[in-house]
Amino acid sequence: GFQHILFEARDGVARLTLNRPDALNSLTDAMHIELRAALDQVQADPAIRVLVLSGAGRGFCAGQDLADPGMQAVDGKLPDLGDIVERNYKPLVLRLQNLRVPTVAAVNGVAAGAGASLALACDLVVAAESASFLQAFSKIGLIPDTGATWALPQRVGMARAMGLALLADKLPAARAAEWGLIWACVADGEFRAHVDALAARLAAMPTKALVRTRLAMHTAASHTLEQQLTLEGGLMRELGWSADYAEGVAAFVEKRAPRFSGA
Ligand code: T3D
Repeated sequence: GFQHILFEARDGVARLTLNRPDALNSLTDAMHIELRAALDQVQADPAIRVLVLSGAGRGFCAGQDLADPGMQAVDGKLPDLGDIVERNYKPLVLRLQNLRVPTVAAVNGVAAGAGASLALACDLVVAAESASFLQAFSKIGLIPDTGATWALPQRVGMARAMGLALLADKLPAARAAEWGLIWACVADGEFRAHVDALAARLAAMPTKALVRTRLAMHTAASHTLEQQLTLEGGLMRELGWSADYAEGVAAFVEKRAPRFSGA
């Protein structure tokens, strides 16, 4: 079992909940170790078809635990934040980006610093109306990390990305959705049911196609059109041989609902 996160998998849906609510689920070394282990479990279990990432209590995640001794100079020895990125944040983002199932960030409350980046590393971000996104980094003399400098300009354009990152003002969920930073903002009272329905819907979809869609979307940023067309061809070839494609086409022709297996 885990101590700093909650993890359960049922009906094809894996739910991973950051569970240090008194510190707004800010991320410690111990949490990172558990996160990696939980994501490895998702990767290894073919029954899991979607991952929902969320936070316990009133926050989603307040980023790096700033109280961690490794974050400050100790006896004149300066901290190596690059080390923390390499050890914890880079592997976390890469695991999420390479996960064999689609990922949903269910942002129940404030997402600050690497907590905001973590949400943006998921395929779909759905936030409760009372939630907010905060690029807190400049307030303490850092840059947006955990992929935020990559994700922000892609999602909201350079002008808004710069404003958010330099000024570190809280962006309410509704405006985040308006700006295209996230997929949807949902009324607090409907949030839980909305996330459950979304997760169930994704869990019944052709998993491999969803994940290759993510891959192609992300690869596009560094590809020419021709490279991208070639990549699409390769992915289409691979999916054309998948069980879910056969089922999808058969169901269409037979005018019935498809039953996708994720294979
Ligand atoms: O080293 C590396 O390379 C690592 C990479 C770092 C990437 C980062 O994530 S850097 C950015 C780190 N995060 C922040 O700077 C955000 C810090 N938190 C805040 O600014 C505020 O807490 C929020 C705006 C997120 C929420 O404000 P509010 O007023 O709703 O709550 P609060 O009272 O500030 O926080 C509640 C408790 O959580 C409080 O503890 P207390 O006083 O009740 O005992 C607070 O200290 C604690 N907390 C919040 N964020 C963190 C935290 N404790 C440790 N680390 C935190 N990041």
